Amino acid sequence: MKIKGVQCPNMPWRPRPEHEHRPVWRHDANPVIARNPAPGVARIFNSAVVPWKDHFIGVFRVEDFTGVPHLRLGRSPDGLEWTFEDAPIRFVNAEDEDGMSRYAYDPRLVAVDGVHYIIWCTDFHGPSIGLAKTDDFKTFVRLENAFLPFNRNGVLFPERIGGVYKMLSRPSDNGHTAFGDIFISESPDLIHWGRHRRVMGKNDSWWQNLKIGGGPAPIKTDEGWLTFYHGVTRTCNGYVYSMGVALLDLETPSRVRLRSNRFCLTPETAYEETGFVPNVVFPCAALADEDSGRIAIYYGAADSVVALAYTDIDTISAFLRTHHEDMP
Ligand code: BMA
Repeated sequence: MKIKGVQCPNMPWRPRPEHEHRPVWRHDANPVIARNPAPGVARIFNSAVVPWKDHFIGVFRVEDFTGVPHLRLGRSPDGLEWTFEDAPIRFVNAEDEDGMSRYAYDPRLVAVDGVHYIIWCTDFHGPSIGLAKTDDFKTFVRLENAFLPFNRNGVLFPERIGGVYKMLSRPSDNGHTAFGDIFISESPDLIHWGRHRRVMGKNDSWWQNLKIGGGPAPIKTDEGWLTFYHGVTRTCNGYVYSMGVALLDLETPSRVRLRSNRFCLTPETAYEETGFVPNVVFPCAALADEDSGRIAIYYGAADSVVALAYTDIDTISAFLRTHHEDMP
């Protein structure tokens, strides 16, 4: 399997440690964004990063001392050391009127045809999928909300497929949703969404037997869209969020070509097992590089910090080919 069409030679990277038997390995100085990372900020987690010019830019889920999440911009020379703007991203609508929502969380940040889109969980009489675009990371113009409430985990594909935009999402409820499958929708204009299809659901694997949801924007390969996602199980002490991986068909991404039958990352370290919400790894962004085959995954840990993990295309494709569900 080969990564297609994305270059990121300056991405953060650590080689696979000797004797590492797991398909995804953690950055050696995690978390990359610790608690209280800026004045007045309690937590940053579940956030999205892209390469931008000669550095990296990100849209971050920030919780201040009110506990209400908002989105904020951050910049980094190397993807590891981050500085954050002092104020929330100011969204406007097409008429330059206020486009802020009461809360905003779990952003994804995806470039399609040279325009950057932020997709996040917005307040639309309950959680649903907000969408905004920017050309310069200075002006952020809101588009129509993509879906009716309730919905979370909107993940736009990084290119149009068959001429149309495609977005994964996870219909939900207004609370700590105890169910959920990944669906895909398409749009000719990022306004009208339809032709909804179910991609995949929770299943009998115990780590993903409660609900699943999209993660980073899918990575294009010559064999399909490599898609990291989160899978959730319920224990006597609450939910546990792990990361799985699937390969979606290139032309028809509602078709699952391969899906791992085991997690490739699960809460194991102190910063994943302990925090505001214990036992959560929640991937929201991945950097990938065609030439080297490297992949860096940004994930929120325990709803408290941002951490990084790595894999490469040979390792993750071998894992997927060896440990997948029986595909129909
Ligand atoms: C989900 C979302 C995520 C969060 C997770 C675990 O429903 O709210 O932002 O990381 O729960 O608390």
